[in-house]
Amino acid sequence: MIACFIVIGRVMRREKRVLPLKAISLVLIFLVCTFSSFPLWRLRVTADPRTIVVPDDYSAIQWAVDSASAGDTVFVRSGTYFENVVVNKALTITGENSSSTIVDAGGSGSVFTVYASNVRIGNFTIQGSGTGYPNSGILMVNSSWWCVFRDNVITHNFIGVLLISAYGNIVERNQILSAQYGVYFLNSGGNRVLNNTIKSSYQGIVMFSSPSNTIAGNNIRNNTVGIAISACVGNTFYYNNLVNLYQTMFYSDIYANTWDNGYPAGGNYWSDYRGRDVYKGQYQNITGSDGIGDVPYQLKVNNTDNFPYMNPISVFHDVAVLSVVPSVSNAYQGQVLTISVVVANIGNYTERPSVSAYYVSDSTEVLINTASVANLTAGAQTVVTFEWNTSAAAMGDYVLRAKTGPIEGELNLTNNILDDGIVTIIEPFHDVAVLSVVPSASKVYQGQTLNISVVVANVGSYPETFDVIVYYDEFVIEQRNVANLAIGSQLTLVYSWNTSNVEPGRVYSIRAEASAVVGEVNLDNNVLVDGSVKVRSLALDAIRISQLVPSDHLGNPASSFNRGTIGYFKAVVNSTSDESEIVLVTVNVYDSSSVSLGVVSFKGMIMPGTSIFILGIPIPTAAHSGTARVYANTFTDWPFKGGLPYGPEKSATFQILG
Ligand SMILES: [Ca+2]
Ligand SMILES: [Ca+2]
Ligand SMILES: [Ca+2]
Repeated sequence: MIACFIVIGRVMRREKRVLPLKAISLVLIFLVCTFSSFPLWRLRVTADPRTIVVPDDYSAIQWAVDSASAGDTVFVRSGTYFENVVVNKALTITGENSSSTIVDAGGSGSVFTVYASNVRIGNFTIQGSGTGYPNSGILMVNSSWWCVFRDNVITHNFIGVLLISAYGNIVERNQILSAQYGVYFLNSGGNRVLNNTIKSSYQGIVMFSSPSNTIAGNNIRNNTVGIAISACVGNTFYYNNLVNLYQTMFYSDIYANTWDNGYPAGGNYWSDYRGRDVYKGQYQNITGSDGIGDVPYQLKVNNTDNFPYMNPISVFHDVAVLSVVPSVSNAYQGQVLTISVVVANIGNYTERPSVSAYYVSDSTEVLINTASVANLTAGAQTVVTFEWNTSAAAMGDYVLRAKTGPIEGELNLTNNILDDGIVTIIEPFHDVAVLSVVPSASKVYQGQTLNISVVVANVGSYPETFDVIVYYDEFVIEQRNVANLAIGSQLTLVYSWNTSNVEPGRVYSIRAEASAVVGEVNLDNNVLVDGSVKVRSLALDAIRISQLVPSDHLGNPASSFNRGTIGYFKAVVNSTSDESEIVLVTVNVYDSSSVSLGVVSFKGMIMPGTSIFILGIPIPTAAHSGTARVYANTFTDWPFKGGLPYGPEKSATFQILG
């Protein structure tokens, strides 16, 4: 078989590699600039916040709002203010008392219209909007984000609170009364309506094209329609009490919303639910009542309260331990373990529960540590980690226990404690092991040197010093000492195997052995046979240069090259090996004064038979003219990497002209 390769010297290839690197650098620099400029932009907003008092500083709320800057507070004393207040910057607007600080739109327009993010309005009676859409107690428009409306009495408006394209806002602890529509969502997502009373309206909550809102802990009572929904998906409703003429109204029925918070947290109270409560559990199939109806409350296709409450819900504090997981299940006495406790807030208030971890044996509970969780929001969970130093624990099995709460007002305490995860404490012990033995090649010629990587580990509970011997069959390659290997750590040892004196024509298995340390019982893992190496005799002349001639780039013989051109050399390699071999072909060129003009090479797989290489080297303009010489040879690899020549060197002469 004849194969042909053309290789031009390295000089020609270098340019191409640089370009992709430059391109990558440019992209990185661009990204860094983009991110670093972001915080700078946000920092510019702040100024010293002020508090403006109405009517002391301004007699009208609107005038106070107009004179305020973002971040300021407007405090409004008790009184009745007939105004339509427009808020277009991030302000906190607070009434002195929600029943005596009254803002009245006088039957025209909206009471508060919010065009900005981070606005807070609280402690007001908000009343008297105009009739007809969109006149509201609080009207949010134009992508308002992160506003909070809390502790207001919002009454006698056409719409209580109207959210249009508003996101991430909170409507909490308000009395929303006597409206055509209590809380009205249009194209608004990710908002939370929590713990409000919404009653005596035509429709309590109305949602159009609004996804991912959370409606929890509200009393929705005495409305003609409790909740009306059209084309809304992914909203969550739980812990609401619904007592209405029509509980829900769906203008479309293909969209899925969630109507409970799982078990045992439960769903909502529906005054028209007619199920019984004689079973309990996730599947409501265990005898015993649990306050949750035994059959789901079906609202519509894709809309089911799986865990309806039997009685009105008034308390929504509930934290729970979900899991207790140790970092290891077998530990020696004195080992330090990490214990991960997952705590969840399945209530509807932000809580700050404490969490404690214990180990328990024979009903004796020993505290490991106590931690507290800051601001665990409704529906959130977090992982609390504890470190357990087992020095004081006797040998044996322990159950891990975690407790959280109880928090104020919490009724469901059964989920506040969880026994989960078992740890066995065992006596400290000695154990070293060989984890892997990897030779750098599976096939070498006699005389080649290869590396053998051995990974050893200390899997016991004391620091250890020991020897590691590597063998090929029954012969020792090398013995090395490992001193003070730390508990639980690994070490990679690299052995060098010179095969000059190894009998060729055989396959040797490679084995590593760690010497037993004092007191070690488990010796099975001290020995590892992993990998084999075939040592072959290097048949001289098996792969040799049979012909070397100066040529043109097509391989036609040439006797001379001009300075400043490329000289080509045709090397014919003949392989009589019976298999393909990795071969390095080198060509060195010297001018008439024995100055090196360079080396060009090819390294790759060569098939049995004849292969032709045409290798080019630039003839520098500074080369000496006259009779020059070229040398070529074949190697197993570069000599500096332990390579050996396959055959004798070949040479030829040519003329350098000019
Ligand atoms: Ca039940
Ligand atoms: Ca609980
Ligand atoms: Ca061992």
